[in-house]
Amino acid sequence: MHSNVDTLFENLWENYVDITPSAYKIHELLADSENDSHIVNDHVAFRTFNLPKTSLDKLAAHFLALGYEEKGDYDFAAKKLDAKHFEHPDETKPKVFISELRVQEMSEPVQKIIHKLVDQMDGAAVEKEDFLYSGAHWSLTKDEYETLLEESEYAAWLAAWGFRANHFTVSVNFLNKTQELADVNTMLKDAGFTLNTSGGEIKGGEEVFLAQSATMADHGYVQFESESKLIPSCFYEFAQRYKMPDGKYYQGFVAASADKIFESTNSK
Ligand code: OOG
Ligand code: NI
Repeated sequence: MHSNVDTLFENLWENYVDITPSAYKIHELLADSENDSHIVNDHVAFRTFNLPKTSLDKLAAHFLALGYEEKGDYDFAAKKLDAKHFEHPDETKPKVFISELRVQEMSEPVQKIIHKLVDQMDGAAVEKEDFLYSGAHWSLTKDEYETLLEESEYAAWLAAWGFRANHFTVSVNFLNKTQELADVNTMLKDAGFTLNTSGGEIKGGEEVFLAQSATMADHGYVQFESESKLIPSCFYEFAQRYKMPDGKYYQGFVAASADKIFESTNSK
């Protein structure tokens, strides 16, 4: 387990930008370098399989040990995922969104592949300090990847990239250049970035107290057993939060929007 929230996020960031070069360029684009080049991170998201060695709760333990608290849970019926989000009492710390695939709801061939992968993993690995950015603990063939991809893009992504931050999220509320998500989207498109348009460029809005957008994932080479292949890696998300009737900013997630954000790692 990590002893410090900030160093954990620094390590997660290094591991993430390694396969997400767009994130650097987007920082340059959105940060106001004349004043403060710091970008506030709304949340980081993780993906996992709901098997005993890799369950959501095992990943969450890393954050609970650092003082995070469980706040909300979400169900994605079509994608066969459960998710929870976590918040730190210090509101300046990023929120955490962790989802897990309900492996038992996959087809027999897909379940077999996932079990084959997780069986290769040391059961104690999930408790190691660096687990959340440790990547894949198994070897995968290109055929297996493609079988997973046909049924669950999520399963294929996780099998290929393993444990790492799936995305970081710019808090639009704390930008200097603009605090409007629509303006951020325009800046991104003008600079040549491709946005996820599933469910519209902006998912949610003021009526659900959270508006979100995301780039389509960068691509990176993954080493399969006998060859390497360029596949979608990680994306960058942008979140604008609104005040609720009680005057406080909404801190949760919106399942209908999240359902579309998952698709930022689709190939098309
Ligand atoms: C998580 C997608 C959901 C959000 O902010 O609603 C999400 C993922 O793609 O793993 O991050
Ligand atoms: Ni997100």
